[in-house]
Amino acid sequence: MSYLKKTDPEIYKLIKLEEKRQAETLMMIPSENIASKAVEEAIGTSLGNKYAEGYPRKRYYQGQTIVDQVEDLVRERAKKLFGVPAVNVQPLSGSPANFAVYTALLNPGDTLMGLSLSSGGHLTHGATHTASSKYFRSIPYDVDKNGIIDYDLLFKTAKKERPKIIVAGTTAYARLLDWKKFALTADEVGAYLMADIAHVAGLVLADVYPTPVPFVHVVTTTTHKTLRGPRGAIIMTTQKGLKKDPDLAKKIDSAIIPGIQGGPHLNTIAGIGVALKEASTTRYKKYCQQIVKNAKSLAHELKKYNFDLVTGGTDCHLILIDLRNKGILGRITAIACERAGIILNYNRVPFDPNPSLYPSGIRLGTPGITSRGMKEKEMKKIAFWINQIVNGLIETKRKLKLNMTQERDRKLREKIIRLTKVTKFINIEIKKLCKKFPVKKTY
Ligand code: DSN
Repeated sequence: MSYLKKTDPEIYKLIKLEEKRQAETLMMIPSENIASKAVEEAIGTSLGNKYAEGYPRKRYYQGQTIVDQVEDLVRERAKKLFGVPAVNVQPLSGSPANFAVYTALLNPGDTLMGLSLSSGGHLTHGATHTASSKYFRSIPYDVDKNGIIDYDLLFKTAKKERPKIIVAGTTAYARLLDWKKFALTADEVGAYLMADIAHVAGLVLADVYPTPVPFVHVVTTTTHKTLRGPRGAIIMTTQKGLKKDPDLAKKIDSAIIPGIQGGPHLNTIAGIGVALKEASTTRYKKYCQQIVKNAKSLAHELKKYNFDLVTGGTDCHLILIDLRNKGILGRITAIACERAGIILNYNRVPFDPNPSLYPSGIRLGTPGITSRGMKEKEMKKIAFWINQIVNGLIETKRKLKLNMTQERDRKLREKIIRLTKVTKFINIEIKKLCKKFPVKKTY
């Protein structure tokens, strides 16, 4: 980055500081990951200078001979790896990808069914205040009292509401989705079935999470989570999708451009291609197997400390902890964990009595730390530290005689965190651990 350093020392310095922050902390937000150096290099190239509205051989500008080859190559890689007949690699990220599918298949006011936000669905799956509920009639489905998707209720609700599309996808759900049950419902009511596999796409490619491809009509995914590529997304049309509607892939292409986007980011598309190539290796498969092993091991250790895991554990890369039995909120826990060097996020849990800004849970995952080579031994340490942090917070709160509502007050919250000294000592340990597992950016 010698040019950047000379031209713009301010930006250069901030990038270096962020690199240092990532190197010295544990990346445990389940939707984050560390892309390889090869992916980074592809993103930072002159492919980003090219305008290429349209699709290969059907563009609106000249000078496309090379970028057409890039887009074709990446599409072919995605088709082969996921086993689908048609792919669009142009969505700028997951939210526009989902919105493009909706605009391709629905008219304003048509009914969409997605997992509710409070049950672990994504904002774009029909949540209030989003375009997915503003322009479409959103009827959510939910999890049952054990935190598992209530497939019977989904079936009954779909029969009654006759959705035009059912979205099968999650953002804070630790168990496998039963694609077959989703398909039974969608086929019964004649709805399109869209799988949003943003969180688990890498795991699907590595065969550690079942593929939705035979059961659904459309698949969307981001490319930067378990897949370890650049920030972007792809939309896939399956054989089943083409059987239901031979024009499906064409409709999706038109929904992207001219529907909701302009020129594609060819540099990102090239980065997606690199990530897909990396994801086709045995090494990557082993990496994904280790992500799941680590998450299961972490879940097992956390349970020993009486942490209440939503659904009782995990089948994938993420864990959702309900902290109500500990008498502490998710937000204060996430901030204290950050002080110690564990970066995770506060999250609502199913049937959460607390509001989104002060929810009862935290969400954490293992893709980022597995990318650094950490294994079960390190998961044991991390669970131990999380327990120490939570116990420290509880103890400080007890000494200050503060209740849950007072914990929401910014000043009091900061006081609790400041007086919980254990985070300082754990931070020293975490920095040592991070040195042992440097960010190498190999895949
Ligand atoms: N915001 C992402 C997540 O954290 O799961 C999904 O888009």
